[in-house]
Amino acid sequence: MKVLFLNGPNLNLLGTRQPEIYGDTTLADIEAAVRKQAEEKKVEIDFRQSNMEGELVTWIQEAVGTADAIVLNAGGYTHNSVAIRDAIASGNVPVIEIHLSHIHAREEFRQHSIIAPVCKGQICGFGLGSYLLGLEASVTLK
Ligand code: CA2
Repeated sequence: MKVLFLNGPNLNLLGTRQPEIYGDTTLADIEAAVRKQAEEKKVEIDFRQSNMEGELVTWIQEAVGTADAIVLNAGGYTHNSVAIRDAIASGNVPVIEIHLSHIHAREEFRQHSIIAPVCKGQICGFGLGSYLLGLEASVTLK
């Protein structure tokens, strides 16, 4: 089984700014924890980050036939990207939406996810745990 982890804009800054919201864990720390758990589950993972909407769209398109599931933290694009939503909807790869923070307990504009209706489900509010739960959910989908 292969799971593609995709991270959207600004997630490369994790651990360096706004620790009161996002904690002091870096994206590299998250990747290491996900890799460790994936190894135990014998799941192959690919872990990527991009600040560019089009690159995320391309990766979602390319996942068709190459990945069994996508765990997606679309960052700020969660709330406004019709292009990412269309890419998810046009493929047949199940997408699990994840967020570090509890988006429903934050500013009003973050409480709406434009991608949620085309995803299998949403996990939010558990920090690094959201990524591990995303992996768990992917395995459960199989
Ligand atoms: O909680 C999440 O995982 C988010 O997807 C994070 C996005 C935010 O726009 C979403 O509403 C919720 C922001 C990621 C930016 O991360 C930063 C980390 C450190 C410093 C600045 C930004």
